[in-house]
Amino acid sequence: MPEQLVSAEAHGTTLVLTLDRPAALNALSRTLVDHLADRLEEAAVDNAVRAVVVSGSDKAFCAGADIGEIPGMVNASPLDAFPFDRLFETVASLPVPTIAAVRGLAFGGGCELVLACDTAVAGRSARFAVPEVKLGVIPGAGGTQRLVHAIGKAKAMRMLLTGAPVDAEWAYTAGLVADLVDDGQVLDRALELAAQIAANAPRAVAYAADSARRVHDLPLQQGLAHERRNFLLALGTSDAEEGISAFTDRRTPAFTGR
Ligand code: CO8
Repeated sequence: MPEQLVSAEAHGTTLVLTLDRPAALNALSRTLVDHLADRLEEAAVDNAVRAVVVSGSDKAFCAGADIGEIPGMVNASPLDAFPFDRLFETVASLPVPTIAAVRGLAFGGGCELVLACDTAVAGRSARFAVPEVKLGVIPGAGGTQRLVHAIGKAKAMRMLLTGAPVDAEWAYTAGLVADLVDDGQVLDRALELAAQIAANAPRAVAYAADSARRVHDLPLQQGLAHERRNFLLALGTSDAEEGISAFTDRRTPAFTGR
């Protein structure tokens, strides 16, 4: 059995995927990328999973692409599928919400992985960087696009063009992460958010995430039309009937996912 570089642990309805390549600060080797994509694809078809938390070690969430493997990408044409594509497309389109739980460094592809998740919790030790220009390359897993979307052009350009790391406080203030807590509370906070999500109607959560994820793909009018479509689909579910009845009856709703 080959060594697994990603461990998977269920916490109730939340699946915690932990990058486990400590000797290289969880750098994204081809093997680690495949393992993480495999675990995410399994989660995507597992009805018991209502949210996924992606985590690393206390020293490193992820140090980015495995630098030793980057030169091997040189012969690929711009249209070739990079090994990273399956991972990042799977994260960004997972049917359930994804939460990055970041302690230590999240550099390069590690920062891009945070950006591909739906939301993120950072510990006070977290540091974020897109240092690719220091290596003579640029982010290639969505970093230039998602970073601008996440924190705005001026702050994104500061990170992208200097390659300099930012600390957790800066990242929180900029909006790169949603929560900032002590390192020892990062996983608990991520699990708490996941539990809050899991208490809601599953299909409504999926429709809300799908609508919000489209914000940068679609012009406003099309985005609003997509939201309206998803609103009507959510309204047609048994869970919408249950949620509205439960509110009227002043009781906790019993959602079934239908
Ligand atoms: N790749 C491979 N190995 C790494 C990486 C990495 N990204 N980062 C760290 N390591 C290894 C080190 O080589 C070292 O190994 P060893 O002990 O065998 O020498 C071990 O991890 C520990 O690292 P350090 O001793 O350097 O630890 P420090 O705490 O002193 O420094 C740093 C930590 C500052 C993070 C430093 O390791 C560093 O600068 N690492 C590189 C970070 C970086 O540049 N990341 C961006 C990579 S490029 C990228 O992610 C592009 C993604 C887009 C791909 C798109 C494809 C389509």
